[in-house]
Amino acid sequence: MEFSTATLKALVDLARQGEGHTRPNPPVGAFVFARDGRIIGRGWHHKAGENHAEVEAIADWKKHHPRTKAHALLVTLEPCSRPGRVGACTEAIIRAQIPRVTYLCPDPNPKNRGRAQAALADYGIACEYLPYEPAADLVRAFAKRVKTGLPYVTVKLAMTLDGKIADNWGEAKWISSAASRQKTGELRERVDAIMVGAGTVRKDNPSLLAHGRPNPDLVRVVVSRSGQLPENAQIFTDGKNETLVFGNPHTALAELGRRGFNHVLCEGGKVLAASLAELGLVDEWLTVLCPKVIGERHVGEAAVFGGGKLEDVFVCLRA
Ligand code: AOF
Ligand code: ZN
Repeated sequence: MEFSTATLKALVDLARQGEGHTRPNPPVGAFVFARDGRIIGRGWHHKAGENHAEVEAIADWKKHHPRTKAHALLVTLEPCSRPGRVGACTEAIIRAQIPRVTYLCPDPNPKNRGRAQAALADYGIACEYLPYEPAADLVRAFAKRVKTGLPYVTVKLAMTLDGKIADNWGEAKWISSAASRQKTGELRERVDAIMVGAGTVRKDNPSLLAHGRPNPDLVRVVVSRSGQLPENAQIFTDGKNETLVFGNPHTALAELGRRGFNHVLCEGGKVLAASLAELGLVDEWLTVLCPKVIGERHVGEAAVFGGGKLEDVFVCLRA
C-alpha cells in the first residue's frame, strides 16, 4: 500500500500527543486503513502501562467501523513482539487479522528490534519497514536511553549577538522576546524533566512548568552542589509538579535514566550548561539568538540594545 507524505506527517503528529507523557516508553501513533485507503482507526500511546498505539487504533476501528474490513496498519514504530507491561502488539494484529503492516522506524529496544516481521510472517501477515526520518526523530530520546541508560539532553540557551546569556548584573530575563519564551515554554510540554542549576532558582525563582497545556508528568530537577536552596522558591512551594534535587549533573542524569526519563531539557544557567558540555552529556543545543547587544556596560546605565523589528532566531544543533 502507498502512503502519502501528508498521511505520514499526520501520523507523526498523532504520536506526538503522547510526547512528555509516555516514559519510559516512546511516543507512538498508528492508523488502520480500509481497502479504499480510508483511515478507519486512529490511536496513540498515552502512557506506560496503557494500550500501545496499535491496540488503540484497532479499538478505534472496531468502535467506529465495525463492519469495514481492515486492509493495512501503519505505525510509527516497529510493533512490539514480546509482552511487557501490556501484551505484544504483534499478537493484537494477528487477532485482528490485519493482513499488512508498515512501520516507519525500527524499535531501538533490543527486546523487540527486528522481530516483528518474523512474528507476523508465521500468520501470513506482510510486514515492511518504510524509513521516515520524522518517525525516527520521535524516538530519538528513547533510543538514547535504551542504548546508554542516560536520558537525551537538550540544552536551551538564549544568547545576544555579543554572546551574552545574561547582562552584567546576571539578569537573564530580558534577553529573549516574549514570543520566543512562549515557544521554548511549549517545549516543556514535550519533555520528561526540566533541569536547572541552583543559581537559576535563586536568581529567577522560575516555575519550570509548561506555559500552555499543563503537563502533570513533567518533573523539575535542580542541580545544587551545596543543596542550599531557598525553601520558599515556587518550585518547592507551589504544590504543582514534583521537584528533585541532585548534587551534580552526572548523578542527576544517571538517576533520571534509571527511572526511565527519556528527554531532559536543561534551561540554564551557564555553569550547569558548561558542566554538562564538559562531561559530554549534551545531545542537542537549542540556542535562541536574540538581535540585541549587551556590551560591557551595566544594566541601569544603558543595558540591552534592542534590534528594532528583527526577530529572535532559533538554532538547533545536535552534539
Ligand atoms: C509498540 N507500540 O505504542 C509502544 C511500543 O512495557 P510495555 O508493554 O508498555 O512495552 C514497552 C516497550 O514496547 C518499549 O520499551 C518499546 O520497545 C515498545 N513500545 N511498542 O508496539 C507502542 N509504546
Ligand atoms: Zn506494542
